[in-house]
Amino acid sequence: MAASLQVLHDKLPLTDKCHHYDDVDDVPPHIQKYWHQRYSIFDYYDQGVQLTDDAWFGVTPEPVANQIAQDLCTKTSKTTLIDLFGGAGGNVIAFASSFHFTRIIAIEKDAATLACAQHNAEVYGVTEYITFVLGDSLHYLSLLRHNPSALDPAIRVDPNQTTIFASPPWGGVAYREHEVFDLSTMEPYNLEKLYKACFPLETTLFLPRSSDLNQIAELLASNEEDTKLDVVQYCMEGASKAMVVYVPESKPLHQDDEGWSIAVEKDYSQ
Ligand code: MGP
Repeated sequence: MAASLQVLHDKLPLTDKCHHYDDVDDVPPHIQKYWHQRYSIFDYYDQGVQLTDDAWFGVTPEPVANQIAQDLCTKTSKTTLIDLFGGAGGNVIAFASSFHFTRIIAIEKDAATLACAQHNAEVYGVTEYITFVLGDSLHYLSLLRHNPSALDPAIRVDPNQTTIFASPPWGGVAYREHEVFDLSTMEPYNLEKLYKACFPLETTLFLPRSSDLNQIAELLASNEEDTKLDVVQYCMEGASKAMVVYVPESKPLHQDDEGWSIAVEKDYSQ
């Protein structure tokens, strides 16, 4: 099982799925809109930033990624950050550039996308601060919870010192068609599944701008009635790009040979 989480000690090779487009005529039509915004997505685009065609849709624009990193650094006292859906590196580069965290782990299950992330981190000069992992982040969280000794020591972390950042796939761009986006329909991981996987760790969720706030509030309230959480719309040129939910840690964690758990009435640690 642990073999499916590969800690990278070297750069993965860029593949024919990784591109740096200089000319709009080379860009597939469905991503040309994003290519035109390339400098707001990556300020250093011309330094050779690489993306897979799928990554263009989900990458966080650099000013937004930097602002989120700044906001999280202000809020958290944790020293380890885990980016569950590293993608092409937009967020993790911003977290590394903040120099706030002593450990940063970026997990991504698509090798070509992860190769882009490593490459882009090199473009931004922050590779050495990030441990890149090829694999499934929910599998990682499950091992961290139930069998941490099965993890490569390079990615074994103290949950008490760890904050999670999750910018998951949203299941396409259908969210744009809904005034309020139903987070139970998010694919492949809906809000509840994600929340349960991360619980009780401090977690930052990067969600569609029109996400249903009631669903978020209900899920949180199902655990701790008095929990307050910050929800922020991150905008560029007056338009929101995403809604970010800062979920506080639930309770002090108890760690033993069996992994870690917390004492709450509703424990998601199955
Ligand atoms: P968008 O809605 O495609 O762009 O994505 P825009 O320009 O706001 O759309 P329009 O309505 O003006 O035409 C907005 C932002 O959402 C992107 O910059 C990404 O940061 C983020 N994003 C989009 N998708 C589809 C995903 C996704 O699947 N996952 C994550 N994590 N972020 C996404």
